[in-house]
Formats: sequence, C-alpha cells, structure tokens
Amino acid sequence: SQFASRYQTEVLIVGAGFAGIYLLHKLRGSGFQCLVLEATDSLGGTWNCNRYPGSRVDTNVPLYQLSIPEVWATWTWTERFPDRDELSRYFEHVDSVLNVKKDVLFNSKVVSAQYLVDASMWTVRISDGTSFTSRFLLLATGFASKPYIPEWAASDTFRGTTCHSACWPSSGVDLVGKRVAVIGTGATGVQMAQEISRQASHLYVFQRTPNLCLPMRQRKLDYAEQDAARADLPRLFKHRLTTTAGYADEPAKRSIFSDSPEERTAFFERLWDEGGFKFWTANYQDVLLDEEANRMAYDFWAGQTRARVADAQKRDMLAPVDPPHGWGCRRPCLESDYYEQLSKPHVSVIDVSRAPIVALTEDGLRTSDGAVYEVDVVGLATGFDALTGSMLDMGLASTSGAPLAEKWSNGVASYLGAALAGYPNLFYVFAAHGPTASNGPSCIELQSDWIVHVMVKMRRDGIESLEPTVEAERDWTSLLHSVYQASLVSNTRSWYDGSNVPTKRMEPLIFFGGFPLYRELCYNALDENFKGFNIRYRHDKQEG
Ligand code: NA7
Repeated sequence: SQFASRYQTEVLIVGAGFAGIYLLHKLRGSGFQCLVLEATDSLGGTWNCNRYPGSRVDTNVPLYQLSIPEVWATWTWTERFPDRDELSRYFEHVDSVLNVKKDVLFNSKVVSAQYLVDASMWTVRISDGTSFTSRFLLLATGFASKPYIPEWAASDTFRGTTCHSACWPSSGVDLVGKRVAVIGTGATGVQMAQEISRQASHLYVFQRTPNLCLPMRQRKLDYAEQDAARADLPRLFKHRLTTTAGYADEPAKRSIFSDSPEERTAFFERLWDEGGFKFWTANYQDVLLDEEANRMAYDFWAGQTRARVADAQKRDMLAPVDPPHGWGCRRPCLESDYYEQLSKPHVSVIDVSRAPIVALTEDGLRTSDGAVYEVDVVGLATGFDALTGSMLDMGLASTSGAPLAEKWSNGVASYLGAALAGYPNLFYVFAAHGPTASNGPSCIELQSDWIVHVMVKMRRDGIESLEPTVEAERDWTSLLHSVYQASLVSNTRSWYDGSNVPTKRMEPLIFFGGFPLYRELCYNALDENFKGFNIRYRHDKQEG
C-alpha cells in the first residue's frame, strides 16, 4: 500500500536456512549491511518446514553442517544422522553464537522484486505490502521449498486429514490406530512410511517407482568421540569442497571391470557395511557412466534388499529383479528398517505405476482400475517443484518488467547456476543449474564463498552492477546440457530434470560436472575481470 514503510539496505537475502545464514555471516564479515527476509517464522529452511514423521537428514555429521568455527566448536551431535528436531536445535545454537535473528525479518514472503536500472536498486515487496530497496538481491530459497501436490489431492471432499510432507503441522497429526496412506516413495515417503508403520493400524504405501534405498547404519555419537575428532574438522570442511559432490568420498579410481568378481563383491560389501551414501559416492568410477557396470551395482543392491522381504509379491515390488532405472541415477535415500516395516501384515504396498490414483474421495483414495482405499489420513510425499519452483514463486521480474517465467519459457538459462541475464546484482545458490545434486552445506558454501568474493571485488573496483551476458548464459547452459548427457543420469526421469511435475518442461536442471570444474569456471570468471558479465562502473553511472 502507499502507506507501507520502506526499508533500505545494501544486501537483501531471501531465506534463512543454511544458505541465508551462511551468506549473512560471510557478508557481515566483509563489512556488508544485510537483511534477511524469511517466509516462515523460524530459522532452518527445509528443517523448519519438513516436520513429517521420520524427518531426518541422510548425509551424516560431521559432514552435514556449516564450517563456521564458532558454531562447530561449541556444538555436539547426538546421532550420526540427526533428526529434524535436532537440526532445529542446531539452528537455535547457530543463532545463539552468531546472533542471526537480529538481521532476519520473519513471516516475510517476497512477492515481487525488480531491479531499477536508473536508481541502481532492487525494489522488493513482501506479502504484507512492505517494500525494501537494496543494491544486491541474494536468493537462498532452497532447491525444494515449493511443494508439488497432484491435482486430485486438491479436492476438499475428503473427511479425513491430508497433509503434504513439507506442510505437516507442528502440533503433529494423530496417527495412532489410524488407517494411513503415504503417497510417494522418494526420500520423504520412505522416511514417512518407515515411521508411520509403527503407529498406524493399517498403512497403505502408494508406490509408483521403487526407491533404491541404502542402509543408514544409524548410531549414537558421544561427546568424547566428537571432541577428539574436532581438531580435524577444518581439514574435512576444506576437503569436502574438493570432491565431486561435497561428500567426504570420491568414486574409486578404477573400473569395475579391473576387479575380479570376488574382489568386486568384497568391495561392494565393504561399502554396504559402512552404510550411508558410501555405496553411491565411493563406488567404482564407471557405475554412473557404463550400463553394464551400473547393472552390477544394481544386482548387488537387489540381492541384499530382496533377502529382507519375505513376501514374494512385496519383494518384487520393492526390489524387482530388473532395475526400474539406472542404479544411483536418482538420488537414493537411507533407511534403517524400511523393508522390515513394509514386510509387516498391517502394511500394504500398492503399485500405482499402471493404475494411478485418480481421486481423493470422501473416504479415501481411488485408483484408475476402480480400487478404493478407505483411510483416515493421507500423507503426501509427492515431492517438490524443485530447483526452479521457489525462484519462480517470488514475483521476480527482469529490468524490463518481464516475469522470470517468460525468460525461461523456452528453457531454463543461467550463468554458472548463480546469476541471470536481465537481473543485475542478483545472485543465488543451491537451485537451478547449480551443482545442486550434492551435500547441501558444501554446495552452499562453495557457491556463497564465490559470491562474496565477487561482491568484495566489485566494491574494490568501483563496480555498480554486474549482469551476465546472454552469450555467457547460452554457453553455460549448453555446457550443462552436454555434461548431463554424458552421464547415465540423463536416461532417468526425476526432479533432476523437472519431469516429476507434469506441467514442467523436461530439461537438465543440475550441473553434473562436479565441484572442481564448477569452482574452476567460477573463479576463472572472477579472475578474468568478470568474464561473462556486463560491467557497469560507478563513474559510468555518474557520467550518465
Ligand atoms: P521426490 O524424490 O520427488 O519423490 C516424490 C515421490 O512421490 C516419488 O516417489 C514419486 O513417484 C511420487 N509421486 C509423485 N506424484 C505422485 C502421484 N500422483 N501418485 C503417486 N506417486 C507420486 O520428493 P521427496 O520429497 O521424497 O524428496 C525430495 C528431495 O528432498 C530428496 O531427494 C532429498 O534431497 C530431500 P515417481 O518416483 O516419480 O514415480
């Protein structure tokens, strides 16, 4: 409204999860004045929103956390794979150490943002009408913050409770003794089903594609163990940025075919026993490049998994003899006793690959073959409009006023998965076109450190604004596409390519060239006086 107050700051950061907090901390350290706008009422981003039963990170600590010394030196984890509540406490700890909240405006969802060239300012509005101006706009909105809800689920005739995983009420949903449906078996659906099976009188798991889950091997961590390892953390945090995807491991530097069958089995077993993502991140180098190598990894996975499901019908649904898609070409997830829980008689696994769910009725769900499932609660673990959804959902407009959706109508374009032609002084992390299929905190720090370097150099060189050229975007986008095509990942449909949302264009949305190449390209652009960017110097502006 015309009465709304206006605030001015040097940098506006959107989102107060790992990315927003890290950017705030680094920019404060470099003398920038920042304000963070956060749509919800708490810190933590994805860990604030994802309150569904069983919500837990599946990258282990100490790998999964911020590298900020004041924070890790004073924090102790209780489990190797912390749950959502522990991660929430971690964010409170981050705040107590860094005093984050004093620079965060909560309940402030951005609804419009445009760069005004004449004023060299971003003008940003939030849902209550308040306007802000800033020199820089940094998006730290996460890759999975806009839920995807199938059309049929929007019906309001259902008499029971229906919730998407990312909108689960903080007061919880009473599931004890209830008939519950979980829709989807991505990382979220697996965690939900594993947990809800312990409470529900009957659980129906609606599976379209089986998840090729890996054993988590959860364990408790104690203070003494972590304290002893603390001195090594700076090395670990540095190391994770040099690996392909920000984990501690790299694929083994040998071909699967150079080992004998016995050696291969021994190697697979070792990775399997270590648990977590090892079987994915530390496997033979050709598993994601060569179909035969990939099949060997799948066969080992299926052998281990099928042995855990006694019921023949469920066994073929959960871990089929033939792979539903390339092994590791979708992000696997971690489980503790998913297969044992789903084997129980009060759990039904419904294959909806051929007969999809078509309606949410008064009493439950109906599939296209006419079958009806009466339930009290429907948990939607149907995923997200990932990577692009949150960027498109905040009213971003180019300097000429065109919405971002227009720019991307023939395909997503970006420069380095961090900047956009038509959007001067805007940078973003951990979303479209970034090396986002990776350990979140690692990717966020890699990209944010570069952005901070860019902003410091701009200040030093008297640069008013930077905006990528259309040619630089074209080159980056075509490199991203060709790297993607070289991987077996390109043969598999998932949120990596937008195909999980029916209305979305199918195209590679992630840079699969690995952190080292990504870093090299980013720092080359920086070192070569902002190669790929149009530069507007402050004196240009003064001279008109
Ligand atoms: P995902 O990985 O996108 O999983 C969504 C799941 O929901 C997936 O199994 C889908 O089946 C399924 N789905 C989607 N729509 C339907 C309908 N209409 N009917 C039945 N099943 C459906 O999202 P998550 O939340 O699990 O995980 C997202 C990321 O967050 C994860 O990778 C981690 O990084 C954290 P499909 O497989 O497409 O056949």
